[in-house]
Amino acid sequence: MGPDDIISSLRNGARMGRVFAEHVPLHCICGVREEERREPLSLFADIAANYDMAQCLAGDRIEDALDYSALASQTVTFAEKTQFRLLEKLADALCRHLLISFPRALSLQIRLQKNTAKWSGGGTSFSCSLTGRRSLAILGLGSNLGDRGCAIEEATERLATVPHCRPLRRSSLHRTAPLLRTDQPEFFNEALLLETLLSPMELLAEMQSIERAMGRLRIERYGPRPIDIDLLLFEGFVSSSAALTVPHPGLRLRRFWIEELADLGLSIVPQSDSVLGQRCELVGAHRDFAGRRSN
Ligand code: A4P
Ligand code: MG
Repeated sequence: MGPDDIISSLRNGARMGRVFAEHVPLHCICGVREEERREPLSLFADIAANYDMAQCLAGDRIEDALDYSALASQTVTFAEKTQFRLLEKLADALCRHLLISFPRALSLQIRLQKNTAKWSGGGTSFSCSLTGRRSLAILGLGSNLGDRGCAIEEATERLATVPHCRPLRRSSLHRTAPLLRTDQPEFFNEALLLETLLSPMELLAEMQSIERAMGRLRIERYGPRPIDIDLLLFEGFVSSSAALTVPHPGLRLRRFWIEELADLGLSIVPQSDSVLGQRCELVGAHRDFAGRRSN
């Protein structure tokens, strides 16, 4: 089972389908030429939205579906308030806006077409296409300095306020013996499942900024810390760079992560015997976020 199979197993039972809103007429300022910036331009948008149709197929109600006419009208009202130079920027802003407004949409593909006949004289049109998606990510939180339980709570609360991040589910809290550097206090560890519109690098930057805000000093690698936030898995993403290695190299090696992922409904196979023999004590019950995933 590959890393993406692990995380996509959370979407088990989904009946993925796609709805389209095509040839949606837009009027907005968009362009770099002087004449394009004087008055609104005529554009057309084609939007394809992927979503899980299981719920609407079980019944036959618009409330359970992704409403394509609402998709079109939101696109029109959002676009007319914008003033971008690049078509790409307009497509990106639209994509983020629609993913926020339509929580059912797992990914969106937007194509914008600009009609320049007015000043080019010919029938040339220009277009740009862009895809945006909502991804699942699993974060590993750890603390072994100060009030460890409070630190895990605070980090979770701060993550919930990061724009374009929505925590969905928390694992139990585990007390774990220190690994890698054993001459340090016992850890509290917890895993968090979240949904995000951010890229993996953008998410890592947010995680590190929370660590800094909570007093994390990087004095020695693997040393004691008030808070540590690791990116364990990110949907559709694999990387082995030093700046970001995903899946986290310790994922299949640390027993507490395997257990925390099991709390989140994910099963992974340990890679070696090194997970055995670690002390791993459960100090909390499985906790879900209230108000999660309304779609
Ligand atoms: N980096 C690369 N990949 C990632 C990733 N997937 N998530 C880079 C987060 N960061 C990643 O991280 C060092 C560098 O790794 C960063 O610049 C980042 O760009 P760091 O947080 O500054 O240092 P660290 O935490 O000391 O190192 P690392 O490699 O994250 O170690 P771990 O895995 O966090 O180990 N024992 C118990 N029981 N529980 C623990 O949670 N944690 C550690 C630290 C040691 N022993 C432990 C625990
Ligand atoms: Mg770390």
